[in-house]
Amino acid sequence: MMAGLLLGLLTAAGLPDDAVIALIMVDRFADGAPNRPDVVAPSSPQALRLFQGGDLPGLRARLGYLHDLGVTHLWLTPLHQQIVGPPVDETAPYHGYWPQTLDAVDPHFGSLADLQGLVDDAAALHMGVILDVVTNHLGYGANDPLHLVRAHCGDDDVSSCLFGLPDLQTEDERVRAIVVDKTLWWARQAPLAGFRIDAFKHVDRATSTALRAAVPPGFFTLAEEWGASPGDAVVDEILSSGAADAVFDFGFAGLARDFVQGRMRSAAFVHHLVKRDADAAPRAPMLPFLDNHDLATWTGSVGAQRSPIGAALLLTNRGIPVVTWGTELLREGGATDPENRSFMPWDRAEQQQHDPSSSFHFWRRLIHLRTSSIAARRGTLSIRGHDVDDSAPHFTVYERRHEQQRVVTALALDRPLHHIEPLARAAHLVDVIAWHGRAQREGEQLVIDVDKDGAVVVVLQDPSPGGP
Ligand SMILES: [Ca+2]
Repeated sequence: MMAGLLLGLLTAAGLPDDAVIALIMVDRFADGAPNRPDVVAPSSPQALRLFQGGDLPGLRARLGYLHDLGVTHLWLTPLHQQIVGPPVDETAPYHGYWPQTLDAVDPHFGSLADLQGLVDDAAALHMGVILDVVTNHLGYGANDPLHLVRAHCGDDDVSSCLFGLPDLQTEDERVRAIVVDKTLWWARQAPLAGFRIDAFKHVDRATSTALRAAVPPGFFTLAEEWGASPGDAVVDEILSSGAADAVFDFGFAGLARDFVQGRMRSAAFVHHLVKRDADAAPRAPMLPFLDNHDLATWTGSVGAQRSPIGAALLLTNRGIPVVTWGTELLREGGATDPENRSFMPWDRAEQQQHDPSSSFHFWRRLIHLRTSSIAARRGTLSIRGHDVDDSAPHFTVYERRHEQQRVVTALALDRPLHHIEPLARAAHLVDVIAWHGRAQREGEQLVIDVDKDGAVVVVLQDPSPGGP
């Protein structure tokens, strides 16, 4: 009861424990209304920095794919009406982060009715829509009839002009009230699940707190506090002050990348994994991810063979996992934007959906495990094995246990792994989810074999105490 009350207080707005969020960059996901004049085909040489035609009708038509994948929430990049005119440095505001008007839908993405229809259709599939909102700045050269922008850029996080963008002077109470009201406009138009607050570090805290205090019941706000990790003082401060309901976990992204790229010894990895688990629980609602639209793509960084290892890590650790569009289809992207914002590779979707050994199916099965298993998402963590020498990382095996259920995750890099777990006589092997590997029962042992650059997740059910 105490734990429930505590969680209830800290996530008063109702961020669900079993959520799995998909980051969707609207312009780069699905084109449902082709032939707009300033849209270029994703295949054209100039396309990386221009609108490629993804929109709300396209996303709406692909909701079935996302529902089948198993995600529970969609985080959409901002839909604010963007600045118009010649692209800045030959870049158009396809990403949505250069607002002209805070409370209007940019026609590139569709209409307000399209957004309302999308939210309705998603709700019918039990999916929530989280909208990215810009409360820190306007786009380059934006008209500012209400004088919301500061006249002089400062030199601290809040008052500086991020990337030279006109900075909203939200520490001024008049400006704050207008920005909060225009942001809430989105929540008034459609029953959204929450907001993702862009550039959180650069917005004065009182504005984020005022926004969160004014959102509808059940609505949550997610803080993009760049670089934050569980255990950081700033995370505690954000959560305890009521400035947001959860914080993106940049530390997890770095940890996963260092291990899977082979740059961190297994012993160090295990140490950090255990520490993170303690720091993330039970107090700090964190949002772990492998990559996002501001970082190098996961698959581009670790390679297609190792990419699904990230799914095993992301979906069997604490926090609300966030998967970037197309990672499940091994979208390569690139090291920086705009290369990392490549279009969803739909040409691979059908083939992978029909191939039980595909990356798509590995992700899909793990996401469904995640949403159905308390053990997978927040069972007690114990390390079952890892390299002990100082050579390149080779393997890590860990288990999460909740009541009678055990979820064992075995990861192998560079060389194959042969791992044996003792099993109770009456234990039941519930499921084996494998990317290049296998597991089977042999008497009172569970034998896990992981191929080089593979991952195997095994679900076990121990007998009930006093049971047969
Ligand atoms: Ca600012």
